[in-house]
Amino acid sequence: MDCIFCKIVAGQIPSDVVYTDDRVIAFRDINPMAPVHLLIIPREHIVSLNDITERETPLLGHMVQVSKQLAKQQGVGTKGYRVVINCGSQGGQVVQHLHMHLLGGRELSGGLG
Ligand code: DGP
Repeated sequence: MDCIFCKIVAGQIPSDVVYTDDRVIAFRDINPMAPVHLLIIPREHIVSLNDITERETPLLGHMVQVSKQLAKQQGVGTKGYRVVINCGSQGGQVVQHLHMHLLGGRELSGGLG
């Protein structure tokens, strides 16, 4: 499969991995928008939020739990952080493998773009 994030999951493309378990991995974004900018992704290839059904809802919940845990581990849990999922072209999704951005470590604007 020609998916860059699947290749990261498979270890075929190097990345700065900060967390792994049997369902998800998390690594540093190649183009960080904040001092802490992680991507939390499912190991399974799911294109976008539009592909989340009841079956995948527990996985999404797990991604939220991992983001919270990583925010704490990265030292931004108390000061605050932002979790974002871009979906589709107008939603700003570039990589067609579901991912959650975790941003923190600076004052993030109140605007949502
Ligand atoms: P989005 O616009 O939501 O699809 O964000 C995709 C993010 O993925 C973007 O912030 C840059 C990041 N990214 C793209 N390719 C790579 C890569 O090969 N390695 C890493 N670490 N991040 C990548």
